[in-house]
Amino acid sequence: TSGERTAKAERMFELMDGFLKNDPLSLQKDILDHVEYTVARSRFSFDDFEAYQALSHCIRDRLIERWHDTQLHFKRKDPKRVYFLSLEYLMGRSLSNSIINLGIRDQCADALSQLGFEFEVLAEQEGDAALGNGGLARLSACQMDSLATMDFPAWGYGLRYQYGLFRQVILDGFQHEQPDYWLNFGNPWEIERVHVTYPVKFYGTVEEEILNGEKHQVWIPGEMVEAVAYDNPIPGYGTRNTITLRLWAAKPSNQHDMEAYNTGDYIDAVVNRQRAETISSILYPDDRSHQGKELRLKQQYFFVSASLQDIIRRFKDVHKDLNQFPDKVALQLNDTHPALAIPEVMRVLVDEEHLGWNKAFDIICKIFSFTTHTVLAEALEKIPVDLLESLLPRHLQIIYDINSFFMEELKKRIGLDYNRLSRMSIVEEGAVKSIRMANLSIFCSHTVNGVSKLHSELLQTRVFKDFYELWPEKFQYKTNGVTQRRWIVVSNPNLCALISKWLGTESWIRDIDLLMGLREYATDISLHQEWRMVRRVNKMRLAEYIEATSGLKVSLDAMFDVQMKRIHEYKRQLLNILGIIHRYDCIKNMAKDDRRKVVPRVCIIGGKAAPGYEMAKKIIKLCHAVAEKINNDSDVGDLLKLVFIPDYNVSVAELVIPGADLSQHISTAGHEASGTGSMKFLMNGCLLLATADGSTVEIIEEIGEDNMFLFGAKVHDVPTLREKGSTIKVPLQFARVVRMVRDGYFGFQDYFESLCNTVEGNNDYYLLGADFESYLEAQAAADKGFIDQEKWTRMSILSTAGSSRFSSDRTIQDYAEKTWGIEPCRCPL
Ligand code: NBY
Repeated sequence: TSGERTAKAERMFELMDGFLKNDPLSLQKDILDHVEYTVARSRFSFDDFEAYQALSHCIRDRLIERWHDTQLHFKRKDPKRVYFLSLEYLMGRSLSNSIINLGIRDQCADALSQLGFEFEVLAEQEGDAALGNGGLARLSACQMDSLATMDFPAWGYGLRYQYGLFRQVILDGFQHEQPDYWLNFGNPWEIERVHVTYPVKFYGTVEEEILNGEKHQVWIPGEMVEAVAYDNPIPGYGTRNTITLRLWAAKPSNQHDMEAYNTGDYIDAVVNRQRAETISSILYPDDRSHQGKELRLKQQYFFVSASLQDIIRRFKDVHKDLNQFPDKVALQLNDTHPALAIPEVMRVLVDEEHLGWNKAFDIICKIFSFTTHTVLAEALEKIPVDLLESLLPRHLQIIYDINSFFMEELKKRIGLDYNRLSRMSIVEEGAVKSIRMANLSIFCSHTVNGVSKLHSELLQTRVFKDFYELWPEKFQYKTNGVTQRRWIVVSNPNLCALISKWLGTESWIRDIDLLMGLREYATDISLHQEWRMVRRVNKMRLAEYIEATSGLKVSLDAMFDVQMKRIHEYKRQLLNILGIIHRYDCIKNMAKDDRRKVVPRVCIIGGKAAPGYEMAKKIIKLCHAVAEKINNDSDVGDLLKLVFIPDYNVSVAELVIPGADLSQHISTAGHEASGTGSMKFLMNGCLLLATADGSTVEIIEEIGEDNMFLFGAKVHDVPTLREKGSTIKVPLQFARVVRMVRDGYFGFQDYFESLCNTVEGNNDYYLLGADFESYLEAQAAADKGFIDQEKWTRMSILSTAGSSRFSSDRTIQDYAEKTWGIEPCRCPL
């Protein structure tokens, strides 16, 4: 009765202390409680790791409060929501980020220091959450931060891989992969939802059923696993809003193999059930593609099915009429990896909700938007029909139905142009009949986004030309961005304080356009001094890290020149290494007196190669072989050092980026869809040495060519240069450095042969030879610039000041307005 209910509510309020308090004393008390009751150590004796655990739980409690309030607020307001579907997220560490977004950094540091701990030391205890490969996955993480900060009603969905991206270990200069046991020491940043589970089904057959006199297709699945939700709260900055990243783990279901129990042996049946967990056990470490793997397809469907059951349940909690689904739900496909969501929603609407096919398809076209992250037609995902037919027979039927409808529509528009029809078809005929996931995604989405202006032009004129000509209105682009909360506030606290001091406000942390205000002080001598001081301290931190990990001592007066990203032929780490060999060769051949004029450099390279990518692995080995030679040459000394930083990940990036003077983004024009590393370096006042590729084109628009070192062929030159092939005039220096590698100057002659072959004559697909001269000129310009410290500092300030357009806040604002049609929903304080 209502009387009882009020009494109960009153009692609850009496018992509640109010919200957790954030003064240092309350924090201390909570930390010690967690030491005792969560970590189960004595409060009189616990180490740094245990202190990290206790502090994390204390922060987790605070996140949970805000998160409950946010979810309740969203439920009450019932706004249109966006669901971000991605198979990859590179979250990195959470402690510092959470504390800063909660606005309690100083209080925590105080509380800890009185207990005899140092905040920075505890933060270092945390391992990275590396549930992704590279740019695409870190972009998802940055966008979650912006969605939360800007109060959007958003949910992220993903997979909770037991093993994230492999650890890179270097032995004798070769990359070895080791498993990433990131969950072994517990994960305080997730909340296991044992009651939020859904069955996910696979295999089986499709049968026809008559229902109310009408024929229906029904899927009779053969296997079932359970998806369990793990919620990761994502706190916004300067707001109470805390949104959810929900990751699914696979667990055996009570009815896994629907027959085994009747027929088989008990032990086998149980062991078999355990295999269900393999679905979410491991992240595929290839950032190009892995086509035709059954486990990968299972992962994709497992993810899609669980997420959609959850999304539809949440909708149906409040609404009865599925026709309203598009008014309340936007589904964002992060590349084609989650594109099975399209046939899955169709299946639910048609087979389970019994909507008419046309009505269902109409809904589909209103809810999906698709972002692609690649430039290359070859990299587009294809699923072999055989595989799909055995794993998801009903989905294959639905895709065929969609394709028939698509082909009919197309014929109305373009007639019987069979070449074009077959290029555009969702089904690819050929040796291996397969489904083109991009074609499916484009046809069924209301909007197709590229990730930079140049990328979008290439999509429209090359990759998806056929589609663009018919549906130009579908095509948009949202230039990528990165979050200044992680990439300045968390990772570069000194620069953060300096910016706030000069702008007279911290508001730029939420309102990035204010950063442009720094332009006004670009020539101010006292800012210059403070700016250089901050940069020097960051370089010191980086130098200590280099010494600790590689034993190499580097000079702080040298230019720190960094290239850190996944290793790929198109990203041209090899061009960088050949340039370093050239620099070395010049120093060796110089008169002793001339060496004094050389600008000292510390060249830093880092990044992982996909385990099966042979050339990328050879590039890593070459880097080590060259480093071995240079670093031990007494003629060279501090003039040139080469360091490979192993196991590049988000935390390493947080340390390296603030300490870099120069960073390289040197892909062959037309190959990097956007690039986001460059934006992080830019924000931190590092100068760029780059080709006019991906988002760099827009960076040039923003800061001007004069404030960076631009080189190389332009997109439109590339096809002509490729046609010219071996008739291009390649500079002598290029032939010389390749020859040095070929002739075994750095050892491992046989091993490097095939690598050398890739850049000679007609084989030089990525145009290293053609771009070499212009690359060396840009490097010389950088040397010259570095000597003029005043000019360099001005360029550095203007880089930071010009980075505001590359905040993920701007990207998300654009998506919200132009693609998803959602509005902020701010939880009251
Ligand atoms: O996405 C990257 C692009 O190369 C980069 O230019 C862009 O800035 C970034 C964000 O838009 N792409 C990328 O990181 N791709 C992958 O990591 C990836 C992962 C898995 C698969 C393919 C690509 N796969 O086939 O599963």
